[in-house]
Amino acid sequence: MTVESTAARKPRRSAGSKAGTTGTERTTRTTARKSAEPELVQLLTPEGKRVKNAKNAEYAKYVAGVTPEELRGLYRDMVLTRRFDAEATALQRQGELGLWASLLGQEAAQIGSGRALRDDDYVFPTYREHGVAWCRGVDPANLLGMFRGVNNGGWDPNGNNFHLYTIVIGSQTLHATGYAMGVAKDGADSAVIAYFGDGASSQGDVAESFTFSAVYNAPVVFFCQNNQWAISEPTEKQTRVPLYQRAQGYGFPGVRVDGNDVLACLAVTRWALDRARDGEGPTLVEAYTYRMGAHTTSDDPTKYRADEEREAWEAKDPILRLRRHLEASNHTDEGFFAELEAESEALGRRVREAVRAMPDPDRFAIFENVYADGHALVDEERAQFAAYQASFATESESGFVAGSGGN
Ligand SMILES: Cc1ncc(C[n+]2csc(CCOP(=O)(O)OP(=O)(O)O)c2C)c(N)n1
Ligand SMILES: [Mg+2]
Repeated sequence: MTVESTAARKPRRSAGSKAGTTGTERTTRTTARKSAEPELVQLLTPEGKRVKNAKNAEYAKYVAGVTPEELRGLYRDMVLTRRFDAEATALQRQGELGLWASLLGQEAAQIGSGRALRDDDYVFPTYREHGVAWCRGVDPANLLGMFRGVNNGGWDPNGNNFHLYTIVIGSQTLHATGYAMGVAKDGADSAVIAYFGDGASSQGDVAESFTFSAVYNAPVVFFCQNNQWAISEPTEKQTRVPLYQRAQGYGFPGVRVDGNDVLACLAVTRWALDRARDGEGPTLVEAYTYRMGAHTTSDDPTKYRADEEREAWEAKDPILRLRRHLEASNHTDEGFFAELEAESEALGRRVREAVRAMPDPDRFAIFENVYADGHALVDEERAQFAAYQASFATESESGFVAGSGGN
């Protein structure tokens, strides 16, 4: 394009802006939109009060029978998950893990949805679903092994019906859809749930899985944790409409739930799973939440978002709101919290010791299981790596000790 033709073009208006708006006005409008309270299903306010209204009634009935013991269980799950997550962040900072993707702030979305599942349901997670992994009974130490780089996944997916973590954004929604189509063909009444993020919603894979699951009426729940950010991209750069509304265009229901309200997440996910089991096909659940920490330990969010935003979300903390509810309902005493504190510390210690004791894998193991029958390119890469390793052996003769392969 020439300079002349660029100059001749009429200036483009950005989406949603009016002719004549200045850049400053646009920024203000965007901020206003972000801070407006969205319409969502909420059963517990940030102050821990039960919300009872006609709008929520359809979902509230799914937790009508929840007992004090179950509420304490949800609280325990969230506290232990947060403790384990903090330990993992610390271990990365100590050089014991290569990377960690914290779930801080998303405990309610994950524990609420995770506890809605039956054992025979199947989960397809991203890389941040440590709370769901906890609900499925995956040993937290195994999760850390993957982030330490000493295993190629860490667990047998069929052992807990919890698929391996998936880093390729959005691809697991297709895996989940295919799996759900298989479940339907088998005539089973189990359901499938696919976790993904607000950023992933822009991926073609997610659009394709919506199309396929709808036309094949697959028993799958799409559980989108809208944590407001895809690394440094805010959600408003991913979509013009609230994400849950996208489902309508594919012909299935979408609902936005308060992702910091564990009770609402439990209720809405139970509802969506029931639809899947009853042959009503897919549902999109958008859990409206917030990533309190960095994207991963390699990220510095102070570079792209304001402290005030995080502070506003701190007031909606998922653990604090359930604690307030438990205390106000006299469902707990000091002993409960003290015991949980001790259990949290024991969990932190256990995973710390387990990680430090993990043996380094055989250096050549990474070349195994790439192809069932081997491949010339893999053979070539293995030979190159062997030569590289041998170069260290020579140096060790002059006093240099080859790296152990650990972090
Ligand atoms: C196909 C693909 N593209 C890009 C990336 C790099 N990437 C890793 S995480 C991420 C952002 C994902 O954001 P979101 O879906 O909102 O999930 P969140 O990390 O917030 O949980 C991107 C772009 C990737 N892993 N895979
Ligand atoms: Mg996100």
